[in-house]
Amino acid sequence: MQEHFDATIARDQRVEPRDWMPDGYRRTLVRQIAQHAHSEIIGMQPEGEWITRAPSLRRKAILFAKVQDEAGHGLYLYSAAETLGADRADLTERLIEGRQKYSSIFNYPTPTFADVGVIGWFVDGAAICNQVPLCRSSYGPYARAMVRICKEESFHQRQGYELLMTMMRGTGAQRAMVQDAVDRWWWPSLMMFGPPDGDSPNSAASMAWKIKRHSNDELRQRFVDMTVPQAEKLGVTLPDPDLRWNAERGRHDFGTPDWSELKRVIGGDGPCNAERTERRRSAHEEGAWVREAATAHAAKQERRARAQEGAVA
Ligand code: BYC
Repeated sequence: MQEHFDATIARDQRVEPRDWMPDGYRRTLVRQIAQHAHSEIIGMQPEGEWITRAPSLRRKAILFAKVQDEAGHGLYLYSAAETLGADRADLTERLIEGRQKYSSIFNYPTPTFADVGVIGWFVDGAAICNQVPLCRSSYGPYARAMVRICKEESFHQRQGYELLMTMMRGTGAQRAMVQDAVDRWWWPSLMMFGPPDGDSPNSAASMAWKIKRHSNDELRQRFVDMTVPQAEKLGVTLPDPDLRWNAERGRHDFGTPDWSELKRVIGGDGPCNAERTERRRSAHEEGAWVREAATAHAAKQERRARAQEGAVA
């Protein structure tokens, strides 16, 4: 069994739900996929706060659709976790009780509408860098979910950039609002990729199993290289005095994020951690009647189908 699994990984083939897999592989996947699903669901909140306040009907419709897409991503991912034997209700409990993580980035506030644009540009941009390689992840259901998610993320990134382009063509106050949002989101976005490689306990096993295809630092570097020319085109400054092109490496050098901040935010002490978890808890509790009604409806449908089968027989 182990040999067959090892050969599947070595040949770059996919592991599927019914295949034998080592316990550690299953555990790592459930951990990563559940955290990813939680991030999508919690990630609806910072932008969702702007749905009622979007400045035009067009912006409202766009934002609605984007936040709805994020709910969809969460659902694909919870389904992928279920193929590994996880239970979605249990995963939700773990999130609400703070026993499972979600991305640090969603613990920062969104005080202006420019934050919506910068989330699209930076956060969805970082998500694309991180998630495109996950489309080749060794676990079939996760890799397939990522294909669709990435298509939508790339659309989300463009809508963020287009919103910022529009604001940059507007008034001085709008341009200042964009620059302020860029200043606040740049470093937290770099932290989305996780701790530096030397301090990333899960990377070695995840790379050997081909769940992760690139290290945290490599993906962070790709994000910086991709974003710098976009910032120039937009006309904003990225808040890093050490950021410069290194012709020898053919890549940008950049400063070191404040890793103690990442640890604090992951540990529950970010600007909005308590608020995000509490909102998720109340939404879950308020939705109890919907889950009960859906379960009762499904049971009724099943009874009817059985009765019909009986009548035919
Ligand atoms: N935030 O050994 P490491 C989105 C944890 S959704 C919080 O490097 P790994 C979007 C890590 O879990 C974005 N925790 O871990 C949604 C581990 O703790 P545990 C979410 C973090 O797994 C809505 C510990 O630190 N994307 O894009 O090898 C709107 C040590 O780290 C963070 C995904 O989830 C963090 N930033 O690598 C818009 C992508 N970083 O579990 C956009 C899938 C690290 O040992 N996930 N930790 O207790 C991954 O690619 C990997 O899990 C990570 C971390 C690169 C994030």
